[in-house]
Amino acid sequence: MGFMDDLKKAGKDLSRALKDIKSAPFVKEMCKTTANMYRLGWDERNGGNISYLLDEKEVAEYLDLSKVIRTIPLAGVNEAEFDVTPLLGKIFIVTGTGKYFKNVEDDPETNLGIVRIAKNGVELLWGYKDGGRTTSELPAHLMCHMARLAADPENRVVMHSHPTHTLAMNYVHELDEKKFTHTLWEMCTECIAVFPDGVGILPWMLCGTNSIGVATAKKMEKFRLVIWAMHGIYGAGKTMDETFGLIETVEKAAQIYMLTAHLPRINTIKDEDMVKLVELFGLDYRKDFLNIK
Ligand code: 2HA
Ligand code: ZN
Repeated sequence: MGFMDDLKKAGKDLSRALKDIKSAPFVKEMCKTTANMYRLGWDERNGGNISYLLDEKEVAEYLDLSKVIRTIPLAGVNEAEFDVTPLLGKIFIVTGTGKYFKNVEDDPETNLGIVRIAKNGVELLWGYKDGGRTTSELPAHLMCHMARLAADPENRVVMHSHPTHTLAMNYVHELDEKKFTHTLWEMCTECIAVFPDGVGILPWMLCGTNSIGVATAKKMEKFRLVIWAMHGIYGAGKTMDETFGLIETVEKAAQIYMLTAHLPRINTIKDEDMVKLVELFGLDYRKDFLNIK
């Protein structure tokens, strides 16, 4: 190769210089969100997990996508039942198994991983520095991503958490989707506008398994929020803010319920009033979750 070729090659390499991954907006969002959730008391110890579908072009500004650190098998799934084909090649940033939300902000490279979905597991492109792996709930997350992407091609975030009042409400309120959603809608005026599609509910099931993933994804065909009875909640949305906001709004409503459930109810938001609100915003909502003929 001549001198000019060398120069051209050097220029090309230089133009491909990678940016610092810790400054990437998606890493910062994961740090901020996990820290928020921890401080709200929703994600004690290793509770909770987040997966966030990334734009390949954006990730390529920070990582060499041809460099795979190692391949991580998908734990707890029956491959015959779990077809990951629609997500092959997609890149996600995911919280690590056994990792604490409390610690993500101080050490994202140990507590988070960026992975690409492959046939035999996930390819680690960055993170899990201590040899760690993706959250044990990754199969449930991936199944939810597939279900939500089918409903809304712009869906990118799946979030699982153990919000305190939502959980408390599970013990004292009937776990019926219509009744539970209706009670939440009654607790703050804007609830019906934030989650007009309502809240899906699964009975207590063993977490980390294929079957809870399949059941959650099935609910996610219709709902962006799914309660795992006496465990926590799943939320899905286009952005981190939207998804966090959904869970935050349910949790606020559940808090008001828990503050008032043992007291005589004197006032309430009427179903007719809820209809006025959704009509004002022009929203589609679960009419069958209201008691209006
Ligand atoms: O990752 O919350 O459901 C810890 C959990 C499991
Ligand atoms: Zn959990």
